[in-house]
Amino acid sequence: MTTRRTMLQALAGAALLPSSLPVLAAAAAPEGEALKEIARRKGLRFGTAVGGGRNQFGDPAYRALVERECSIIVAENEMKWQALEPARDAYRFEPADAMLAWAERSKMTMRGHNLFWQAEKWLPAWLAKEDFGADRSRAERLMRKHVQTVCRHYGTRIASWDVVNEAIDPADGKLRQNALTRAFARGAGAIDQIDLAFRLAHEYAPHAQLVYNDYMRGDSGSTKHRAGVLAMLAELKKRGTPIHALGLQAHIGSWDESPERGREDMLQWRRFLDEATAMGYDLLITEFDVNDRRLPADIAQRDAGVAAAARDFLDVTLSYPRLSDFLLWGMADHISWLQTWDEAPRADKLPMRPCPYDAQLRPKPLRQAIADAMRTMPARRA
Ligand code: 9MR
Repeated sequence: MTTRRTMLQALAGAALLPSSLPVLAAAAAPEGEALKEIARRKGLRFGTAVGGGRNQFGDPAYRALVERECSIIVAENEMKWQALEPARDAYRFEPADAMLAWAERSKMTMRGHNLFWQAEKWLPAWLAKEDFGADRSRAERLMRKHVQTVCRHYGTRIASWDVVNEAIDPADGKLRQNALTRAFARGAGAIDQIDLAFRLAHEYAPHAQLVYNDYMRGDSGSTKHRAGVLAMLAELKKRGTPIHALGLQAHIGSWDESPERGREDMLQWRRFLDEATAMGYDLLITEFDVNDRRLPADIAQRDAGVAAAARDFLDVTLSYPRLSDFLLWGMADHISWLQTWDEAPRADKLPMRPCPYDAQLRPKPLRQAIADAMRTMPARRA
C-alpha cells in the first residue's frame, strides 16, 4: 500500500526536486486512502455515528473528517424516540432532518437508529411512566402511531432501521420488560411486542433492511447475553417475523473481568456469528469502538493495545461476507460516549482513547488497524 510517508520516502530516494514535495503533500490526505474507499473496493460501506452537538455535527472540521472517511452515517441520538417525541404528540424532527440533509448532500447514506429501545430508562419519559394495564390494543395503537409517523416522515431516504435495540438483559439472557412489553403480558409478553415492532416497520418501511441491534460480546461476561439473543432470533424466525439482520454494536475492549480478549473469546464470538448467520440473518457492525479501561496510561502502549484488540476482532467479524456495513460509534476520542460513561471509567481517570482519531483529529494506530483489516478481508457478495 502507498501511504504518504512511503511515497515521500520513495521520492526522497529518487532525489526528486524538493519543489515537487508540497504538490504531493497537498494531493494526498495525511492518512492515505479514505476508509470508505478501502471498504468500497470490497463491497463494504464504512461509516460512523454522528452526534448533533457542537463538537460533532456542529464542528466543520469534524464534519469534514466524516465526509472524507465515510459512506454511511447514523445519528448518535437524534432519531431515538425520546429525541423525536420528547413530549407526547410533540414531534421534533429538525435535528435529525438537518443531519440527513447533510448526509445526502455529501453523498453518504444514513441508517435509522432506533424505533424501539427496550431498556425502560431510554424510552421517552412520558412513555416509561405509562401503565397500559391489560389494554394491549392501546399499546399496539401507540406503537403503530410511532412507526407510522417516523417511517412516513423519512420514507425511502432511510434504507436500514434498527427496529429493536437491546431487548436482552445481559444479566440473565431474558427479554427486558418495559411499559410496552407489560401491556403484552396476556400473550407471550415481550416477544409479541418485538414481533409487532418488526411487522409495523415492514408495513411502513417495506423497502428497508430491518435490524435487531445489541451489544453482546465474545467474552465470558456475555455468555447469557449471546444465548438470549440467539434464542430470540430463533423464535422470531419461527414466527416469520420480518427481520433481516443482526446489528453487532461491537463496543469491544475491556468490559468484563478477563483482562484481555483471549482466543477462547474469539472462538465463542465466531460460534455466535455462525449460529446467527446459519439462521439466515445478515450482519452489520453498528457501533464499533474499543474501551481501553484496562490498558496502560502510556499513550503509545495504549494505542497499540487498542489497535491490536480491534484487529483481532475485525479479522474474525469482517470474515463474514454477509456483513456489509461497518459503522463506528464516533471517529475521534474527545467526542466518544465513553468519556462520560461513569459506570466503568479508567481507574486513573485519564480520558479514554477508543476511536481512530485523537482529539486533534490526527489518525491513530486504530485507524491503521481498521484499514489493514478491511484490506485483508474477503470481498462481500455483489
Ligand atoms: O452515545 C449515546 C449517548 O450520547 C446517549 O446519551 C445514550 C442514551 O441515548 O446512547 C448512546 O448510544 C448508545 C446507542 O444508542 C445504543 N447502544 C449503546 C450506545 C452507547 O451507550
